[in-house]
Order: sequence, then structure tokens, then C-alpha cells
Amino acid sequence: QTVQYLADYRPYPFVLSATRMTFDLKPTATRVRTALSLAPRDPGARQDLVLDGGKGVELLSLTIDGQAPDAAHVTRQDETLTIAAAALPPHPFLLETEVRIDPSANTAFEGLYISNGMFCTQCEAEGFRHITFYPDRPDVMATFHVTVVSDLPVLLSNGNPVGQSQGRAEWHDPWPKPSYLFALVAGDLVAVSDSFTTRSGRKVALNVWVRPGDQDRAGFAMESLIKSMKWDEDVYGREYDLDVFNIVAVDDFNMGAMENKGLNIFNSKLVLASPETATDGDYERIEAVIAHEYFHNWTGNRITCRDWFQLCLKEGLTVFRDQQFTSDMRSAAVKRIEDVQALRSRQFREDQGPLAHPPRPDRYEEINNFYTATVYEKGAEVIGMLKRLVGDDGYRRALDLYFDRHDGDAATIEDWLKVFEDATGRDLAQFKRWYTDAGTPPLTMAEDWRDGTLTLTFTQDTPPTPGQPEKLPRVIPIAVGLIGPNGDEVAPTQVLEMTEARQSFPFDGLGARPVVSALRGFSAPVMLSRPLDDATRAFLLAHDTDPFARWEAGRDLALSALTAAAQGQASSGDYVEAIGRLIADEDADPAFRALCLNLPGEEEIATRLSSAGITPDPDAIHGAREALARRIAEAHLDLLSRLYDDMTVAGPYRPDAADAARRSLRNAVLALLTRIDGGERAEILFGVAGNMTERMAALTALLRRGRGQAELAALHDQFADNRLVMDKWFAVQPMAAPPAQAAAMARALSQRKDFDWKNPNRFRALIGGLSANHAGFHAADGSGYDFTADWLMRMDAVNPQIAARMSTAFETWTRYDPGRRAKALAALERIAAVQGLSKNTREMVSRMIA
Ligand code: HT7
Ligand code: ZN
Repeated sequence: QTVQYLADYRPYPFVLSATRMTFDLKPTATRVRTALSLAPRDPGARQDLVLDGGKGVELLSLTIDGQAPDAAHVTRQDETLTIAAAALPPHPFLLETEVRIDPSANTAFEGLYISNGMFCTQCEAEGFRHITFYPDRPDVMATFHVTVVSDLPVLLSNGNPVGQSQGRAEWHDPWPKPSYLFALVAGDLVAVSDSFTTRSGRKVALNVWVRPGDQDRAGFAMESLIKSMKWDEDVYGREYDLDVFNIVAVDDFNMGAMENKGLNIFNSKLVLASPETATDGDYERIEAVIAHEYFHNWTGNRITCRDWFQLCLKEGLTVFRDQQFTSDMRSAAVKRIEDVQALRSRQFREDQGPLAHPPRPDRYEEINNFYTATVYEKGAEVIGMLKRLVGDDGYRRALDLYFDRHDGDAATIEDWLKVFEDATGRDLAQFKRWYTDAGTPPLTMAEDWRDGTLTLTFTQDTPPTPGQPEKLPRVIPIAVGLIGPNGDEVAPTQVLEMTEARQSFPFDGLGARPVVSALRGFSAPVMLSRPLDDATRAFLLAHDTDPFARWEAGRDLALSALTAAAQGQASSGDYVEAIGRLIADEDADPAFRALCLNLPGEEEIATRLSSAGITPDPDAIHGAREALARRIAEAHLDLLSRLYDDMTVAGPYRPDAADAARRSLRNAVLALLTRIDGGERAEILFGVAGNMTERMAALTALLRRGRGQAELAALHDQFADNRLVMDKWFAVQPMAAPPAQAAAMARALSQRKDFDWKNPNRFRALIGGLSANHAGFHAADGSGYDFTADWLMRMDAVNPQIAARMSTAFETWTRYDPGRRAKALAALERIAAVQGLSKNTREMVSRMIA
């Protein structure tokens, strides 16, 4: 059966209490001995024991309580090993196996593999079955005792170290865990070490393990870890529960990082940072991802998921927690705007296309295809709405109850909602639709003003999505404030609770008609539309007290100018004028001003057009955006030039929010000024800047103007041996290339010897760099589609997870013109026709073509 259904869930028929493993590590022939302490869940019901085990796992021996069963009772199939009920005792028993696997042949980076001479594992979601035969499902939880035998100097696994000698290390993890949280690392590593004393006085040894020579780039990761541990105690009352917490940086990793119990494994780009090699954005992301993985210790590890349909239970909640953490560490307003931008660009895009699915899907073919923006980011938004509805105290009570009631459990979304119901007395039956229904509801707002009463009428729509033709209205918290004609707030934020398809909310006793500031803080993941002229948007941009709504007013103003221009229509000068006032506002946070000054991306403009039923023309969009940027630069040349000088950051580089904010504003200004000065400032900045943030901003600005070749060469010369900087070098070229040249440039780069395409970061840099160039990827001649398809097919044979994830570049193909559609479809069909295409990529492509 290829499709898995939520409705088919059944508990595993055996209880597994303890797992003991011994790894004898050899690159091509690692031996794994596993002993499972099992007992039938219902001794009366004699059931076969089915263990998962991938094709590369070669069974050498198997015993039950020390005896080999009759061979006729053991059946090996492609993905499983079955021991017939007749061979199993009706009481607890010990099942021992020995298998052989070949880590050196593992290019998919799932299970045990080798990265730069280092043995490393990735077991979420179903990688453990490539290591040994096991009930590889999240609701089977056991304590682990692991022995690693190898002559490599550092041998790590989960839990606490219980024995170390030359060539051998033993680890014991006392907290029962599912197999997806298992980890093992062995290599020539060095640690940056520190310690943290928990609030109950437990001293925890902390290590960030990196390759020799990288130690001086691991300090920020350690600082971030310590801040995360403290924050989780202060804000959620969660304490760490082992004697040691290890983080390891690896170069070959399919995703960002992994929360294995006590042994987090990270993509090296999310650990290693120095001012010369990492940007402010990299630093912020490192801090957030270190926090995210650490927070999983409670939301994911101590309380895990019953099955993979419940993935958003741990991921949505942990993203929500890492967003709260970043808001507390940096600017809450800026963080909220960045999160909404990310949600719109990734999750709304997903929700509006053929890959739309609910945060809790009820069917999947390949679970690795469901680590999506919907599960992660929308999962977090849903929790934000819950918090808004029950209030901060209600949220805290519910979370305390969740940790008390479910510690040690493999839980479900129903369990999660029940703690909110029990802690607050609310009925959440209607709210649950946010988890079960796909799609971003369009919400319209109409205003009626008479006799001192303003009535707001909202109408929500629930359009069909793949597999869900009809849906019912959802509960939508709509945060609203009112601003008087003089710019003063006349009604502070209140949260309206919409539960019907159409609902009115009156505000009475008003002296004059106010301007409505709606969906403050982006209180719900909906697409709000309201009749609003540009003058009112400009008024909100000037006066709204809610930073998100203020930014949104500016965004709408920009989008109204850009969508008009992309259709060949003239646009008002309102945006250009209003943005001038905002950038001159010295009281506003520089980071906020930078966010307002960065024009919406071309993809966002395309989305806006397509949701208004207009076919986007990528070239016209590119032209419109360029023209508006130039118009702003020309209109405010003096102001921008002064601001560029004023925002210079003096002194040594610090990655903190205040300095990063100034750099972000300065870089946004630079991008505009480069359109006028032809790159003069950017060239100077690239030459003098001692940090990667400014050098990358300068280089990008130059490349967008068709210059920057000398700077590219300089960067290459300086950092040819630094993988992470070279990834940036590969990414920025197709991304910032003039659209007509982008695909050809990507193809030329892909022929270089240092395009080490089997490394996921390098592949993502180049292939993702092209798809980030909207007009380049969607070039009318199909060159972007063809190049991407060629590489997806090649990658699929080596690393299906990466190929399948990157195939989402095509997810919006149906919204373009017939010529582009035909070319995109031909590219997708070419992929679909590949003999032996992976299940991962096949599922993605067939959903996109359907
Ligand atoms: N929970 C982790 C997910 C993850 C993963 C999933 C599939 C394949 C490879 C992977 N590496 C990490 C990371 C997280 O969300 O925290
Ligand atoms: Zn996570």
C-alpha cells in the first residue's frame, strides 16, 4: 500500500521497553547488533512481528531469547522483516539481530552515512530503518543503550556517556524515545565547550563539535544555546534533563538541523559564523535554529507525535516557540513582519497551488514531502491564533497542563486541543478546522458608517483545495483598532471573533468616521481584502500604532503601484511620497524602515496579480519593479544619500539586533542608490567592508546592474576553501543575474569542477538561486524550467529528498501564460517519465501535474 491514511492508525502490537545497540563502524561494512526487549501488547492475540528495514540492511543473524527461529518463520520483504506469530513467545522476549550496512554508499543522507570522513546519522522521519530492523514509528518508544566501536577519536550518541575507552564509547539515554530521535556521530572533531546550570542546580556540559580549524566560528552557536536554555526555563518553565548536550556541525545534511535527544546534528551553515563569512541574516537564523532544536527537547522529544500525520504538533509548536524567542531577543515588531513575509511567500504559495494540504494532513505517500511551510509555519500561526483567543494566561495554563498530562506520550492534535479546552473551558470543535482544512481563507471587509456607528462586515470564503471540495467557516480572530481623522487612535486593539461565513461588528459612539486598522499583528493567516484608496493607505502608513498594520499599509501601497505598472497602467505617486516621509522618520526603528523600503519581490507581485485573476507576466513584473525602485531613488536622492552615510556602523562587527538593523537600512538604501550611481558606492563598500553582510549586499547590488565581476573573483580567491562562502558565491550569481541570462549562467556554473552537486547546500545554492530569480526561472523560452528539470532528474537518483523538495520550484506553474505553462508541463512530464524515479519526486510531480 503506497498511500498512508490517518484513519488507519493502530497501536503497534508489541511493547518495546529497551533497545541495546552496538555499532562496529567501518565505511563500507558497518555491523550493527541490536537487542530489543519486547512484549506482546495483548498476550492473548498472537500476532506476527513486523519490523521495518530498508533494502540496504543485510540480515546476518536473528535470535529470539537466544535461539534462532525456524527459517520458514522469518520473511524478508523489500522494506520489512516479518517474524511469524508461531515463532514468538506469548510473554516478554529478547529479539537480537546483527546486520551489515554500507554507509559509504549512502548518498541520500538518510540513516547512517559519511560526510567528509565523519560518520553521521539522520533518522527523522524514517531513516532508522536503513540502520537496523526496527519498529520505525514514532509511537514506539524505548530507552537506548548504545556502544560505538571505532578508531575515530570522537564517538557520540544520545543521552549520557557511561563508558569511554580507546576505540569504544558507551551512551545511555534514560528517556524513552522513538527511533527517529536516535543519533550517532563518529569523527575527527573538536569541541567548543561551556556549561549551563539549570534552575534546579543541575550542571550540564555543553559542546559544539566542529571540524578542526572551525572552532573560532562556533562561539555564536554556543551563546545561542545558552540563551535558549535560559529562555525555556524562564518563559515555559522547561528544564534540560541530561548531563550533557552536544551539537555537531556536518557539511552534508538534507535539512537545517535535527533535534536528536541530547545530540543535535546541524547543517554546518547553521552553526559556523564569523563576521567575515556570515551575514546578519545567517547569525539571526543560527540563533533561531539552535533555539528551535533545543526547544524540541520538550516539544517533540519528551512529548512526541503518535504518528507522522501529527507532525505539526511538534513542528508548529516549536516554530511558534522559536518565533517567541527571537521576538524576545530582538525586535518583536520586525520579527512579526519577517514571519508574515515568509509565511506569505512560502505557505500561501503552497496553499494556493496543487500542493495545498492541511497542517494535519490525513493522507500521504512519502512523509518526507510533508515537511512543508504548511506544517511548520502555518502550524505556528494556528497556535498564535489559539493564544490570541484564549489570552496569555489561558495559553500558559494550557501549556502547563500539556506538559503535565502528556510528558512521555506520543500525542495527537486532539490531545493538544483538549488541554486548551480543559484549561480554559472553551469549545474548540470549530477551531479544529484550522488543522484539518487546507487553504488560506480570503476575507473581505466592508464598512458602513452612519449616526456615529461604524459597522464592519466580514465575509470569509473557503475555496476548494485538492481533495477538499467543500469546507465550513472557521473561527477567525480579527484584531482591529480605529484611528481618528487627526491620526490619533480612537479605539485600541480589540480582537473580534468571527465564527460565521458573514458577520457584522458595530463600533458606536464615534464622533467622526475613523480609519480602520484591520488584522493587526496579522492576527489570522487569511487574505484580507478591503476597498481602500492609496491616500488612506498612506494615512495608515503614517499613523497606525500597530507596526504590522503600518508596514502592511506601505506594502499594499507598493503592491498597488507595482501591479498597476506590471499591467502597463500608470500608478499614483502616493507610495513614492509616503516612503519618503517614512525613511526620513528618525524615530522609526531602522530595521522597520528597511522592511518598508525593500520593495515586494517579483514572486509576491505575481501572487498578488494571480489572486486577482490576472495572469502574471514575469518580464513585465521585473520591469515594473526596476522602474519603481529607480523612481524612488530619483525622488529621494538627497535623503537616501544622507541616510546611507548616517547608517554607517562604527566599531567592530557585532551581530546584535541594533547594529544589524542599521546595516539592513543602509543596504536597502544602497540597492536603490546603485540604480543612480551605477555602482560607485557598492564598489567602495565591497572593498572596505570587513563583514560578509555588507560585502554580499554590495555584490548583489552590483550584479543586478550587470557589474560585479571583479568582486566575484575577489570573493572566490579569498574563500575558495570555505564551503559556506562558496555556496553564497554560487547562489548569488543566478539570483541576481539579468533574467534573460540567468539560466545560461546557472548552466555554466553547474559545469564547474567546484560545483559539488551531491552536497545539498551546494545544490540548493545553485538550483535554488535560479528559482529565486522569478523572471529568470520563468524565462519565456523555458530555459529555466529545462535547466531545473535536468538537475532534478540527476539529483533524484542520488538524493531523492533533495530532488523532491527542490521540485517545488514548479508549484506555481499553472498561473502563467499558455506558452510558459506548456514548457513547464513538458519539463514536469520529462521528470515523471524517468524510469525508477523515486517515490518522493514521483509524488510531488504527480500532485503538480494532476
Ligand atoms: N525535525 C527535524 C526535521 C528534519 C528532517 C526531516 C526529513 C528529512 C531530514 C530532516 N532533517 C531534519 C528538524 C526540525 O524541524 O527541527
Ligand atoms: Zn523542528
